[in-house]
Amino acid sequence: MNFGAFARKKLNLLALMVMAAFSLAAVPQGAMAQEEAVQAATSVAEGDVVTEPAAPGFDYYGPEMIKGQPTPSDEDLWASMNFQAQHTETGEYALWMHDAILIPMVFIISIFVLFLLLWVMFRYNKRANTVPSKTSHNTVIEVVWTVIPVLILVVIAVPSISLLAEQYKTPPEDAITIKANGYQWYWGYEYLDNGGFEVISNMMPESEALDEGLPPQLAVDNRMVVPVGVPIRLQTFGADVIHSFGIPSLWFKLDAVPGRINEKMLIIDEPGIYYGQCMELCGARHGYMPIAIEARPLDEYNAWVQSQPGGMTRAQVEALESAPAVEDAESAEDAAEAGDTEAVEEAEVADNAAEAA
Ligand SMILES: [Cu+2]
Repeated sequence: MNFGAFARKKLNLLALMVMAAFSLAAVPQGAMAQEEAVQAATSVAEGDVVTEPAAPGFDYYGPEMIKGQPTPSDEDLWASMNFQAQHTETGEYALWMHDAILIPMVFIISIFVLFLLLWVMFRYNKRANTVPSKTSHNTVIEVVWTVIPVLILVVIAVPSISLLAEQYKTPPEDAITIKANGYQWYWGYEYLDNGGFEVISNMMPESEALDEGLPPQLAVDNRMVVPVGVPIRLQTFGADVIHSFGIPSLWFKLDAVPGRINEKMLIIDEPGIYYGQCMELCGARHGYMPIAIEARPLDEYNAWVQSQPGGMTRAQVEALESAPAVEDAESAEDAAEAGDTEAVEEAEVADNAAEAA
């Protein structure tokens, strides 16, 4: 060990000792500060004038408002095998395409192929057809079995491509931005346009959910409250691994990937509770990070936002943003003025020098 390294080691030790001494001295002060804070809090609570309630009550929806959840098979077998009822325009359109175009086509084609198979098996077997035909090709049939499938694909492509475009529509500039962060293993909802607060959402214990009449393993302690009927810029982000944010009754599933933001426009038709789950295998408790969206009319959404710590309505955020902007403009003017006088002075100095020369 050379002398430099030895000296550094000594210095590090000294620094550690000094830090330890400071932290020891700081402990009683910290305790005192906490005591003062508690005293201040109680004195405010005891006072007559309370500007803001500590925890303003917000009336969350009860189980009667559940609009999107899976149906148990013993309750309704058909519904349990089918898509959930849709509550967005895109979802309704997609479900119509599935029910009115895809399923009838699949059904008709399957029946037709089954009929052809049975016909060949019974009409042209060895016993019924002792002398087989030696036809090797038939131009008319070949054209027909090429053109008809092409036409079928074209018929499907029209609604399919417009649905794709609908699902990728970008939100308008004034859409309300809400970001869903996937964590191992819960969700956090960030309200970026309403003051930037984050709501942490965990699965509700089964007994608690049953007591409240909510579906166990889907019910959560804090729902993602969103406005109804207005465009939402829904963003997803993975804080640790890849999760996926999906709500079947709102017809979307959006991956939450670390290091990138995924985004989609969401417009919910009517107020209600919509359940979903993490839809990407993300680790041990992947099956226990449900999603619950509570869609409320815009005024109720704004009231909820204000009940959150640091929560502000759009109007309040805009008012706050425009206030310091005026101050900035004034200081900029001042700076410009200061700059001008300096320039004038410099010009005078230069003039004087020229005269002297
Ligand atoms: Cu997950």
